[in-house]
Amino acid sequence: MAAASSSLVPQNKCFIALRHLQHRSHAAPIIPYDSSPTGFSMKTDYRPSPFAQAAAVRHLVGSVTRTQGLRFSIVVSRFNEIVTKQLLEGALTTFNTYSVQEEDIDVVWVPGSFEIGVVATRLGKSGRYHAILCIGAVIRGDTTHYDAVANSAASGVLSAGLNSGVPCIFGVLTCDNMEQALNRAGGKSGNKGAEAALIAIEMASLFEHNLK
Ligand code: INI
Repeated sequence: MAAASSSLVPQNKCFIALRHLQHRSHAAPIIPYDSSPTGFSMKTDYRPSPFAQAAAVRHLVGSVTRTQGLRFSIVVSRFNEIVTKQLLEGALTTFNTYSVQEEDIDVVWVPGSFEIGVVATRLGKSGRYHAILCIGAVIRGDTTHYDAVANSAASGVLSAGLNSGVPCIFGVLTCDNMEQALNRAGGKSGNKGAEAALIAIEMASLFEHNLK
């Protein structure tokens, strides 16, 4: 069985590369899809190479359309609430667009991004959710507090996923200033909360439908 990997690249394009082919002389086949909240479209012109078609391997990828019964919690920080409320709104819109039921979503508020990790760990270990979406906004100030909070938030969310075994998605903005943050929270750079929600759906589906 080959592992599939995904990475976020500019212009909201995600690519799922078939890692087992990457060592070969020709380029690994890449499945592009649009991770923007407005649409998820597998490119219709994608054709696996003859090798990939013939190989007796299974490719396991989460589906964003099989959302029935999937349960999510969203941990959201009140710090920089003007930003995090927008990220939350984007996330809820994505869940709605992909037919996640409102009663399958719990929103848990915490004081700041520093507190997200411990709460995500508790929620993950509760066994009630298929994925936890973590939302916050850390904005650089004059002190080194920014680095401490930003790094703690990232490692807290990572640890929560690893320790609970439930996908914990990092939807915490780390920005130089408020303008940059607002641009990424529904402004001209899109809504990172909406994008993170789509990743939460894909990961929840991957675990529930492919990795049990
Ligand atoms: N929390 C944030 O979510 N964003 C920030 O920008 C921020 N800054 O800059 O201080 C912040 N601080 C609070 C922190 O998350 C904790 O709530 C606090 O340190 C208590 O543990």
